[in-house]
Amino acid sequence: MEFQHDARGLRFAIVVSRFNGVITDPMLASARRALEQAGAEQAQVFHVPGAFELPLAAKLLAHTHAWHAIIALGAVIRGVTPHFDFVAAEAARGLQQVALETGVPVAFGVLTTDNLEQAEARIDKGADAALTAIEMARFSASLLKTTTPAAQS
Ligand code: INI
Repeated sequence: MEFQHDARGLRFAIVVSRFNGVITDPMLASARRALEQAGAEQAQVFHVPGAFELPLAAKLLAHTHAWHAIIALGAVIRGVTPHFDFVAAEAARGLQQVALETGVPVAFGVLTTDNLEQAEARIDKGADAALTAIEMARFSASLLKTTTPAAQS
């Protein structure tokens, strides 16, 4: 069965990199539209310099416990940087680590492309990341509601 994206009552933090803003600005708009259409209670935006900074920002946000999920948006473009592989890999690794260590879902909305044209063709990954965040926030909330009868018996 397909998941119904109902974000009513859920709060989201969106952390977005300013680097390659020509890509990340429309990705942010795409993510915000998706959250709004799903009825999210709140979507607060936080900017960081580049994709490399996304994991720390996500970790600081996760530790506030103010958000049901975090959406990380960035664009790492090979043509622009000789250290593409480091920035892309550390963003991915760091964001996954934050999710696993804090238990707060973190959606990975970081494009890694060879050039600007490929990135422009993937702007809707912002909405995809938002929908992933909604689904994982619901998953997490449903588990918290039905916790551990085994532990109580
Ligand atoms: N940051 C990005 O988000 N995308 C890039 O393509 C990129 N390039 O090309 O270098 C990039 N670099 C900046 C990096 O994320 C950090 O902000 C910087 O290294 C300071 O820590």
